[in-house]
Amino acid sequence: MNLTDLEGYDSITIQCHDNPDADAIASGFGLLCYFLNKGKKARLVYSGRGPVSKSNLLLMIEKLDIPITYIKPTPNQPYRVDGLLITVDCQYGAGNVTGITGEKVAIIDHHQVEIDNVENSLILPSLGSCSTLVWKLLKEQEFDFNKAPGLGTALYYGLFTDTNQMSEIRHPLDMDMREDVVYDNALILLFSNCNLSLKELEIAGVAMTKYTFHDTHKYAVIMAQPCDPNILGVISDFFLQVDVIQSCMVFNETGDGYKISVRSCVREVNAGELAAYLTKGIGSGGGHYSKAGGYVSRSLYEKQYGELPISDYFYRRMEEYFEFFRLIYADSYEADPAEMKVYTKKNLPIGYIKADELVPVGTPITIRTLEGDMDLVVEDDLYIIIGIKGEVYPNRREKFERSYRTTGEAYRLEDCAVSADYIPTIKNRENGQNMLITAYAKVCIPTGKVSIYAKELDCGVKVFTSWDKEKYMLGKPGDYLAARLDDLHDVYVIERDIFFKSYEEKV
Ligand SMILES: [Mn+2]
Repeated sequence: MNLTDLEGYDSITIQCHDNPDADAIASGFGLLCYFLNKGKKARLVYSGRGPVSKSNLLLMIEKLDIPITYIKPTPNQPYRVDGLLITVDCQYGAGNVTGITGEKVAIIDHHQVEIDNVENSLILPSLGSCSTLVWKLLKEQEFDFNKAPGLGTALYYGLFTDTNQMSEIRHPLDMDMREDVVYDNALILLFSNCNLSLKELEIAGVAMTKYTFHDTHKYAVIMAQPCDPNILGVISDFFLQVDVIQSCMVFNETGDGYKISVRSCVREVNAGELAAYLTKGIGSGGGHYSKAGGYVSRSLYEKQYGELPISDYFYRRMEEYFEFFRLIYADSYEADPAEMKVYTKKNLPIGYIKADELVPVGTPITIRTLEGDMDLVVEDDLYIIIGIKGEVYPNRREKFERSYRTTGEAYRLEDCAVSADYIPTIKNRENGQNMLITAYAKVCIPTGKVSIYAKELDCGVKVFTSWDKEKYMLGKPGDYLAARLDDLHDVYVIERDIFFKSYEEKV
């Protein structure tokens, strides 16, 4: 779905979730600007306990001139709108948005999918904010942000507050927006400095005295009373400074679910992955190795866990996480060929770019992928390879020519990679120009025959490979543990679907 699909109506109502936060207001504002610019009769509304009262949101609405209206439908006085109703940062029919009736409904959201019977839906749970999604939709339509003063600042602030001041950012698209959007930093500072009330300060203080600490695995779990989600980040950052605490998670209740914040300072725990683990199937979570956050939907939680108190769920799930994974350190581990089979890698087409055909030698570039950013300086023998997972890595000409033959065909991510969630981009750091890798890459095919030992995993593992001792590779049951034929210490994980796509048993 894109925004042109929604232009068939003259009257458009955009509705934030009840008791909206900055992200809901900003993303609603983005859609409002777009449709007003198209000459539509558009308005932005929200419902809930009462009109917005938080200082930072009042300032945001005032300083950025956001025309947003509070409505209070009741059973006796239901609310009907003409034309199209779009729920933003929430899903029409879900518990956190008051029901109003429109001729046609659309959903634009970044939470876990709860409502799947609305045809015009665009829900991308991997994004850190709904503002990012709206920004992407506006960019696709080449919307002129100069026509909407204040919008850039609103969207930036939406992402800022939904990712704990950008520290829990998880998706490359979030980073793209953060870098692209023009915003007023003085206003962001002003809003941020009016974020907490004295009551919330007290909540943070109380939460810090009520924690559980797990002695064996050195983690803490903290439950806070309902408060601004950014408090959770303050609390988790604070806890991590305690000498015996290596990782921690803080959670609290919000209107329609639970917010979590996760921190880690040891290589054995990737906070982003732990956040995803804690919210799996009932919400969404992610972030970086040391800082992450997430959200659990109350209705999805209750469907799965019924009456179980959320604190019990989190305590149990944390224990599971620490018990579940076996740690493998490549240096001290030796694979046992007796329990493995030999597999040969299929020669599947992948992508490549000769870097100096894109930008001149000496240009600093950043390659952005789902896995993260990589900074390089272009040299005349630099090749950039796009692997079967859509992952990107550098190669030297000598090695490239030895290992691949080129076909001359243009590269298509859909044909050559299993994941197309985010098309990797190359940014020229000298002039800021962004290029989609798919627009320039060509196809190459590996020439050699590579064989490995591999076995299916029957338990979860975290493997510290011999080439990266800082971060682990995660393996789940069903994935494969692989080892080089000539070096049984060189072990690593291959995801199940990739394994079956790219290897065959040697006969
Ligand atoms: Mn949001």
